[in-house]
Amino acid sequence: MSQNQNPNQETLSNLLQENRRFPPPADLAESANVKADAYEEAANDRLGFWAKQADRLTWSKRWDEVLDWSNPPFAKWFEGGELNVAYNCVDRHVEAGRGAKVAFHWEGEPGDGRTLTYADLQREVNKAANALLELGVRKGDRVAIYLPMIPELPISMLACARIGATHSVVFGGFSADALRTRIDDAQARLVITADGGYRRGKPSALKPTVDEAVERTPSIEHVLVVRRTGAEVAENPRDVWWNDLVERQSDQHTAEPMEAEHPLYILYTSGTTGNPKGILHTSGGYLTQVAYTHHAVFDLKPETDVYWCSADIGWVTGHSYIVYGPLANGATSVLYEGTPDTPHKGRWWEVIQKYGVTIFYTAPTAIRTCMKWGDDIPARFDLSSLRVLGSVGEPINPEAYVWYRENIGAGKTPVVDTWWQTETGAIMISPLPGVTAGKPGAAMRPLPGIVADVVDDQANSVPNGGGGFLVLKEPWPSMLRTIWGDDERYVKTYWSRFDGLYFAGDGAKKDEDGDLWLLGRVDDVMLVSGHNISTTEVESALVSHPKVAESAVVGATDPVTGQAIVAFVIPRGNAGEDVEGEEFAKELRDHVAKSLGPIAKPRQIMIVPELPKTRSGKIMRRLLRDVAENRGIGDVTTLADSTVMDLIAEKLPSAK
Ligand code: 6R9
Repeated sequence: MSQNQNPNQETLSNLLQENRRFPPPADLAESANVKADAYEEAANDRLGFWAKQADRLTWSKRWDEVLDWSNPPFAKWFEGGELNVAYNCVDRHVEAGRGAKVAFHWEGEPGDGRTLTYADLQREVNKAANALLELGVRKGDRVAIYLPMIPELPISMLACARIGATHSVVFGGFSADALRTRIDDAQARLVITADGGYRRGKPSALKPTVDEAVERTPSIEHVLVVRRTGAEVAENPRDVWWNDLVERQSDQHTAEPMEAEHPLYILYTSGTTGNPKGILHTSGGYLTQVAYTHHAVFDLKPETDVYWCSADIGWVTGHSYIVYGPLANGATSVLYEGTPDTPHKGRWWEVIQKYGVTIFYTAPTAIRTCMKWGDDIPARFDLSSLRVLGSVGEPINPEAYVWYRENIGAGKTPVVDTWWQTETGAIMISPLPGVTAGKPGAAMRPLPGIVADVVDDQANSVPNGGGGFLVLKEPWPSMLRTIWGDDERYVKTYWSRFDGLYFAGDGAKKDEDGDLWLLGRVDDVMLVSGHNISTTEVESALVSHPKVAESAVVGATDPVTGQAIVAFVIPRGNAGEDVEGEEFAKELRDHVAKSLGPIAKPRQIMIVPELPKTRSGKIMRRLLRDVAENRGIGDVTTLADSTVMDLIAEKLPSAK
């Protein structure tokens, strides 16, 4: 949608009023890893601050220069420095006498499990690294990884990092076609997969998808297959069983130092248009920022905390906050294979109770789903170990934030709403749990060392109370270095909208205190009678109605107002029978008008059983716009569940 290119349009509206504040608990504030002075320290000497954070890592060779920004927007961080990422995540903890500490409590969906200490992880990673070498994989080669959430996934990533191969993890649910284009784009030599994984109580096959994909990927020499479900698989000459090859390797391997800018991984992000973009992350700066932010934002105390991020590793959140950040910090984490409702809707809370999880990080979509299932489910479990809760992936609606804090966090844990992107590599804007008086729905402030702002069409900083485009004004250590194989697209996509600024593609507003509220992708902003209205605000208003569990809002072409607001609503489980009729729709329309003003009143409300989402839980508004504008439904290949659009079509005759 191009309405945002028009310099005469108003910037995003600032409709939402939210006055609740949640200051940190006194004991957390007292003992917090990072206190308020960090902001000032970083503001006074940003590069000095990041150099200090880089010292959390073990470098084989110290860097000559913290940042080389002589050829923007191509950054080099810690130029001249050398380190091995896998050594930093594993070996150094063993060498420091912490080999017996648990790295992962892995919980398989069927109820099986495995505990991996740092010493176990070291042996496993070494064996896998030796196996990759035996298969001919060398420094600089690309390896595709298409695995379920089993220990072999982080082990494979670390084995690549150890020998300097660049991994490209592809979501275990993507189609053969999606896998093939990603393998081709990166020219991967090897793909690591499994016979299958468990999802919703059933084995779900992976190997056949790989077989189909690699029929047409000439760069692939071998397929390394982990046995997970025991399902029968077709065997091809290029297949190698993990259980044969890796198991017979030596568990000794010496990690070699890599240059700070050595490519660590490529992760594909679909974007709204065009081919998926291969976002490239490198070693030293990336590991520095994921380690620092994991320490600062979650207040991780490695000796006592049990940390759990429920994301899939196939999403950047899993890369940075299941694998690299927590391991660099020597954390003990939970790694869970399955879905939150298998075998019952309390499974997550049962896992938290079982392992005494103290820090939990999940997505708003999951929180809203749990709200829909009802408060009584988490209430059956002992969640008193929790002390910090995190949210990522979308703006968190104030109602979901408060529900999360009250029902999961016993009304006392801070909730950190963390804004970042695949491209930023690590958290950029977030409260600090021991410092910030949180506002429900606000990501608050850029972290120490990060310079962000909200600007208007002309790149002028908007005053407090204003809205506009979120930009990053200075390079940061974990920034993407380019789009794999396409420097031009990198410059065009992120650095061309505003001269010298990184344009994130998100709308945001600054409240009267200067705190930041994220308003969703600017492509999703609606233009109603000349007003730019954010989908997020209208969705939050709908979710604040006691009978609404989830909602998605889109702008549909309207002859009178330009665009009109169309809302899709999932009622709460206990909302009763009367949620179908026109009366309920009117009640919701009035509720929005009352919360945000008459301009934000939806033209139409559609009651639906599900919403179309990507695998990281983001609503695919593009598909809902197709429904709202009575068009055929577009490309659904990145949907988490491709049957959702059929469910919606059954309900709404227009959605065919
Ligand atoms: C980490 C991740 C990035 C986009 C981003 C924004 C949205 C993520 C958010 C948030 C509001 C938050 N987003 N976190 N919006 N508040 N706390 O999600 O990466 O999958 O690349 O998505 O997600 O729109 O631009 P990625």
